Amino acid sequence: MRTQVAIIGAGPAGLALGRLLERSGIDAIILERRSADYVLGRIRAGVLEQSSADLLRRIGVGERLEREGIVHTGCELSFDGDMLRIDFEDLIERHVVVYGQTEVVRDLMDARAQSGGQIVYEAEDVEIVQNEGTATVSYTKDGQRLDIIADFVAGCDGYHGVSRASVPSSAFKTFERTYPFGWLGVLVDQPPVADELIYAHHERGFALCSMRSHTRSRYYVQVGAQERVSDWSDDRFWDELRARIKPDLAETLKTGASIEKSIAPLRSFVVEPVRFGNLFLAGDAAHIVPPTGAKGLNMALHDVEVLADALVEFYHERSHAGIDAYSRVIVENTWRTERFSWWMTTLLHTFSEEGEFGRRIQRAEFDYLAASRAAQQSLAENYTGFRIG
Ligand code: FAS
Ligand code: PHB
Repeated sequence: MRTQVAIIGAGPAGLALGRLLERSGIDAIILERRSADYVLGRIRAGVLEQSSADLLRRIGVGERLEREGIVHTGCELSFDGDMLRIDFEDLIERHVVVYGQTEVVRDLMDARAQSGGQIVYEAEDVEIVQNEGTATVSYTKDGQRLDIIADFVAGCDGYHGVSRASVPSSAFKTFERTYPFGWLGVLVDQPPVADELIYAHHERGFALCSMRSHTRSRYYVQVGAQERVSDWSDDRFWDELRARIKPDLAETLKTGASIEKSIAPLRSFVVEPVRFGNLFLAGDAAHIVPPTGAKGLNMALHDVEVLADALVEFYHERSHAGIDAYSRVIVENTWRTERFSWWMTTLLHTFSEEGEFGRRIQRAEFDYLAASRAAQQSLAENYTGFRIG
């Protein structure tokens, strides 16, 4: 088989790239290791930056987002029960949209099915071999070993994917920080405890009150890195969440049986560079952020928007400018977003090793935020994905 771009991975990055290229008449084949149902079964991100929502609308997969997405013009921070609303609209006239990653992936999959674009699900043992000017991507489907010859390969296969693993480690540097805790998340079919997201710092640990719709809520509590889901009954989860949010909110919290419960480790991870010949890494294959800044999904969409523009420029104008600048542009945006996600994580989680001095500093940071419009604007810019410079 011959194509222009072989895309590895049918997560938000791979599917959005497929859609962007298709709309510019560039041929691409997407290879996905899992089944479509498996990919759709993952519960991950839930907040879209304004720029991500605009992108999805622009590429013609915004209809359900428009109908079912919930526009939020602000979010709440809570420190030991003291509340602070960050008013994105008043501060910088921007917003975010609450719309689950699962729904974004479903919309992109449906659009590709409608347009007849190719996705090979359950493509096993993907291998990437770069030749002069092209790449050969081999995979096994229904027991048959098949090859794709492509001009370019987009590695959109996440942190554990084959794309980055196919590059000799001498060709890149990695930067990593792992946090001594994880997020225990619960999905429940109950109305959210508040109209907007609440990011809560408490001496017992961080908590987040989020949602997927007006009838489905998503909650997280910070747990030790060693903890297991089996250690946490639903009742223990609800008791812990109540203890970490403002008492009057805790009283109104509607609980119930969890329909999904999982623990996600927290880490910051960056690869430099993200281009290797005709292989381009995008999304979680190139970087991981702790979810405190709600950036993972949004970075993936940002990366492929930059990559698609570069590939369109290559095919339509035979210009290398975009593909040659890709790595620099992505790495710059990645560090800016890593900084913000690390800052939110450091402000809002408890770090037992930091002791009382550390907690006083966190409190002072929160009080400064509450007192400074400029500091709130900075948070709002980073959270809503305001493109700086
Ligand atoms: P993805 O991981 O989504 O997609 C990669 C795809 O490649 C997968 O479908 C995988 O099956 C496929 N693949 C892997 N190896 C392959 C191979 N060898 N061959 C073929 N296909 C292969 N972000 C938030 O903002 N909020 C959250 O609450 C949040 N929770 C998260 C929870 C978890 C457990 C994880 C892992 C991430 C979470 N994130 C969250 C971040 C998340 O949203 C990611 O940033 C986002 O999924 C990145 O999208 P992709 O880069 O497309 O990678
Ligand atoms: C979510 O709804 O899953 C969510 C929202 C905001 C975050 C992380 C996760 O920062």
